[in-house]
Amino acid sequence: MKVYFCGSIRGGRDDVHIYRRIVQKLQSYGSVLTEHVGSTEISERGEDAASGGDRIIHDRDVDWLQQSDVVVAEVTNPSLGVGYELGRAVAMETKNILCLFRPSSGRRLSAMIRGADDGDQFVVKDYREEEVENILEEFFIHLKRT
Ligand code: 6IA
Repeated sequence: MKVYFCGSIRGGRDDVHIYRRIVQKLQSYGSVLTEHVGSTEISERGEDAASGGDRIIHDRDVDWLQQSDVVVAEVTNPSLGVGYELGRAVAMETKNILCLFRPSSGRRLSAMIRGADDGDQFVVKDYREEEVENILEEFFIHLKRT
């Protein structure tokens, strides 16, 4: 199984420790194409001189998104890139999408994400940090059954 994980980069890296935890858990279900999103070495600037710039990042990510079976996004910290990836994933129609949001942040999730929940292919789950592994476990058990 190929898993695409989305988390904020230039939108801010405050939650990187949670992204890392999610990526670690996701790796027990399949290959995580975007494991760098959980890397503490990537800063908010999200730059890499050797990589050839933003177009290459964009095109490679869209390609990975196309290849993936499942898309998991941590959406607590708002990120334009994550919102874009989710929109593209919905348009691809074949993806199972899980969005994870922590109400304890005091933020209110965008209506365009919360309102996209159809209880089937696009699911938004509120969670507390300590339960993140269990939430993922539940999601993947359900996936195997369907
Ligand atoms: O707008 P944001 O930067 O917060 O968007 C974050 C989302 O877009 C993540 O879920 C990533 O999949 C994708 N993304 C944004 N910037 C990069 C990036 N920058 N590399 C890979 N994916 C990205 C370069 C960092 C480094 C690996 C060279």
